[in-house]
Amino acid sequence: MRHSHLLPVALVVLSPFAPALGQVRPGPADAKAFAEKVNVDLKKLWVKQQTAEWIKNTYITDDTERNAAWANEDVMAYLSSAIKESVKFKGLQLDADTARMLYLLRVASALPAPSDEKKRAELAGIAAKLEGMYGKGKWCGGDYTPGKDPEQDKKRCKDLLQLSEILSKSTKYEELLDAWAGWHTISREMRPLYQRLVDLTNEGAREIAFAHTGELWRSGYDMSPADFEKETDRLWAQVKPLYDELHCYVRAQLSKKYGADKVPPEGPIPAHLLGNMWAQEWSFTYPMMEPHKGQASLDVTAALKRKRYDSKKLVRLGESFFTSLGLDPLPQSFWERSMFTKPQDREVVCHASAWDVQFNDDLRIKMCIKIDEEDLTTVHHELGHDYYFHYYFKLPVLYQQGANDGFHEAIGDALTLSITPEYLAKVGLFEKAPAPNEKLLINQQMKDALDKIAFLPFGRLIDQWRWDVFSGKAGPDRYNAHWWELRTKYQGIASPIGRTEQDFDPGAKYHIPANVPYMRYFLARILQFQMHRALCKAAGHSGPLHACSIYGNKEAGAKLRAMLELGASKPWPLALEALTGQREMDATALTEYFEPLQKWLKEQNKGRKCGW
Ligand code: X8Z
Ligand code: ZN
Repeated sequence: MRHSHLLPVALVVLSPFAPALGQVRPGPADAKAFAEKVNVDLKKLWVKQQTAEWIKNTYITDDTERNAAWANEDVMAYLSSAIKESVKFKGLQLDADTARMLYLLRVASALPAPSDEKKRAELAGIAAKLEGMYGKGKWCGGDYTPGKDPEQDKKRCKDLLQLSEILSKSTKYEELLDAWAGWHTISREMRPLYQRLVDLTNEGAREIAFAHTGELWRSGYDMSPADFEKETDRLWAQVKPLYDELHCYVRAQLSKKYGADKVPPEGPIPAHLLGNMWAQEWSFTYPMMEPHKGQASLDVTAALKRKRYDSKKLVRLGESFFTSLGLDPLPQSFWERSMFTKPQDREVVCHASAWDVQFNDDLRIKMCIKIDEEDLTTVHHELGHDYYFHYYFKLPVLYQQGANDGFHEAIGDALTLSITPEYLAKVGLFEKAPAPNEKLLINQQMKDALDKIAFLPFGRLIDQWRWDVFSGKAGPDRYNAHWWELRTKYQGIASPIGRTEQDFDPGAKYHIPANVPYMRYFLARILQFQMHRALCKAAGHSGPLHACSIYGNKEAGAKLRAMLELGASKPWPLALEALTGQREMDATALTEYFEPLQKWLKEQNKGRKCGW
C-alpha cells in the first residue's frame, strides 16, 4: 500500500489503507455494494469448490484431489484479497447487515492462505492430500504396504470401518491393542505435511491481521478470541464433576474386567479399551457398564436388525422425525444424489457429512452407513445439518451458516434426545415401551452418558491442541507429546503403548487432516440439551427433562424452524434467545437431564479414589 505525503494528515492517522491520491474515500454505500458483490462472487466460487469436494470425497484419486485443490485455490485467492480490500471500510458507520457480512467474510475460511501464488497452491495441495490419506488409510499387519495389488489389499488390509468394528466389539486386550495401534500408523506420514500446513496457513492468517490461524478460529463467536477461550473453560467447569464421576465408575469396571495391572485403579485409562478408536464416545462398552441386569433390553441395534432395516430405511426414519415436527420432507434430489453406503469399487471419505453442494437446497449426505444405534444417531445428526441448510438457503451466502458452528452441530443431536423408549415403540422398533422404573432409567442414562458425557473433554481438547500448535506453544518436536498431555489432562486416558515423535496420533482423527475445527462439537454437546429443554417447553412437556420427547409436536417444530431460518444473519446470542430465552450457552440443562445418573454414580463411587 502506497502512502502519499499530500494526503490530509487526519486521514493517514485514521487508516493506513487511505485511498490513493485523487480517489474519494469510500462511504457506507460502497461498503454495502461491496458486501453484496462478495456474496454473489463467493456463491459462484463456493459452488465450484463444493462440487469438486463432493466428487473428491466420493471418489478419491490423484485427479480428483488435484481438481479439488484448484477449486480451493480460487476460493483462497478471492478471500484473501477481498478481506484485505474490506479493510478500507474500517471505522465507517455501517448498517448492521453490511457490518455483519464484513465480519463473517474475515472469518469465512478455516484455512487462510498466503497471497503468494506458489505458497497458496502448495497449501491447497497439502490440504487435499491429507484428507485423501485419511480416507485411504488402512492397516495391513506391518509387513505390507497397501495400494500395490487390490486383491492382496483385500486379503491383508483393514480400513477404519473394520478396525472400528474390532474396537467396538472385542474385549480381548491384545486384539484391541493391535487394531488401535494399527490405525495409528496411518497418520505417521502426515506429520511433515501437517507441519508445513501450519506454517503456510499461519502466514495466511497474519496477512489478514490475525496472530495465527488458531486466533482466527476463536474469532468466529461474536466475542473476542480471549473471551471465547474463557467461555469454553467456563462450560467445561460446569460439566467436569459429572465427567469425573463417570470416569471413576467406568475405570473401576474396566479394571475388574481387564485386571489392575492393565487398568490401574487410580491412573488414566488405556485409550483402546473404551469401544471407540479415539475413546471419544464409550457406549459400546455398555454391556460391561450396565448398572442393573435383567431389565428390559434397550438394544436398538438388535431391533433395527430384527426389522430388517437397510441404510435408506434408516435415513427415512430420520427424516420422519423432522417431518413429524411439521418440517418439510427432503427433496427428491436428496435421495438421488446422496451416498448412503460404502462403494466397493473405489476409495471414498467415509467420515459422515452433510452437504448443500450448490447452496440452493441441493441437499445430500455422505455416509458409509452401518445398521446400528450409533449410525441411527449419526443419521439424525447429518439430517440436522441438511435441515439447517434447507431453511436458510435463500439468504445471502455469507448468512448461509449456523448462528455459530456449534449450533449447526447441535440440531440433529437435539432431536435424538427425544428418542425415548416410547418413541421407539411408536415407530415400531420396540414391541411396546417398557413400563418406566428407576432401574431402567439408570440403565438408559448410563448408555446415553457413555456417549454424551464421555465426549465432553475430548470435544474440549482437540482444538486446544491445534490452538497450541498454531500459536507455536507446541512445536513440531512436541506435537505428539502435547497431544497425549492433553488427552490425559482432560480425558484421563493414556496411550496403551509407548509413543515417540515419529508418531503423529492427532492425524488418526479425521478432523485434523481434514482441517475441520472441533470446538463446535463441544459447544453442540451442551447446546443440544439447552435446545432440547426449550423445545420440550414449547411442546408443553412437564416432568423431568429426560422423559421428554418432542416427536410429533408442531409447536416445537415451529420454534426450531424460526431459529434455523435466521442462519448466521444475527449474532448467535440472539438466535439462542429466540429459541431458549437465554443469551448464554449454559450446561445446566445437561446436568439437569443427567441428575438421576449423577446421584447413582456418586453412590457407586463412594470409597473409591476418583481422578487420575
Ligand atoms: O464429525 C462428526 C459428524 C460430522 S459433522 C459425523 N462428529 C464428530 C466426530 O465424529 O468426531 C459428530 C460427533 C463428533
Ligand atoms: Zn456434524
